[in-house]
Amino acid sequence: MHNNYHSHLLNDDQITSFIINGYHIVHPELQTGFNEKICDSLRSMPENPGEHIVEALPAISVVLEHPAVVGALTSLLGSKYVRDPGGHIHMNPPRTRAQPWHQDERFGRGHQDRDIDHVKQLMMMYYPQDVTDDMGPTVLLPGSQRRIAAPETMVTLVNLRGQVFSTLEAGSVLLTHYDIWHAGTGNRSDRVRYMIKFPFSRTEENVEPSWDHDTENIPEVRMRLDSEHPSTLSRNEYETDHGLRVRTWNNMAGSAAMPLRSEAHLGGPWPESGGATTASRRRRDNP
Ligand SMILES: O=C(O)CCC(=O)C(=O)O
Repeated sequence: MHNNYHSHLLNDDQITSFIINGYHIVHPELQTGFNEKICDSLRSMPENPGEHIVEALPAISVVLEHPAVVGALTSLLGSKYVRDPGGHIHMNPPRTRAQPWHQDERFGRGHQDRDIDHVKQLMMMYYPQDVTDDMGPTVLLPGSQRRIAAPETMVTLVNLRGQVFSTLEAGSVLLTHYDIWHAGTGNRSDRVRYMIKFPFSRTEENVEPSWDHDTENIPEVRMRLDSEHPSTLSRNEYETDHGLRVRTWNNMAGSAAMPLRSEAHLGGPWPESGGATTASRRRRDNP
């Protein structure tokens, strides 16, 4: 399966969206009945196998090795990416309460030690059944991966402007920047929601983009990195976020790096009334 992932590499626009938002969704084409079989296997497991998911559920390799998944992981983490030890089957049964917002801990690293200007580690979340909004989807805060937050502060937060929910169809694979703020939400339905999570890492720096890059797209990439704000959090300290986004691109893009400073967001016309820039207003008109 690995050999045809090239046609599934992400493009510049998708990489830019990942840098801005901190997540990307893959819809791998899986055989009819595949997701149902995974759900049946999960239901019949006597206990959670912990990190030994692949041994307990060998069919999951079809997802891990699917060209669309390999193409996205290669694009985001480079061609020598690895699956890390760990991973977990998350069973969210009916009538659970929401988790607090959090950033996941990392093997042997403190919560301060995060990749605010790079994509070095990802979390993959595969949902084997449709997830409706009452079934306890995962909630994410786009753009939050560049913000280090103290766990004791995050537990006091509830609804955040710009949050998005993983209400996805069966078989969807959500790839998140490892440091994105997220939480499992309460399951108000009478159905169990399963999600299988695997961590992945970059093992080497890119000399050139590991995705389907075209230099001609750089101005459009730059315009988006300079102007899009997926959540109030990413707008806060705008100049900092802007610099970190460009540094993230540069850290991923190797030879396709761009100058750190752009004159475009420093000068130009005064903002129009209402405070919206041309770019952000265009985004709202064309969601
Ligand atoms: O179950 C979910 O949707 C998210 C679980 C999670 O984020 C966690 O346990 O760290």
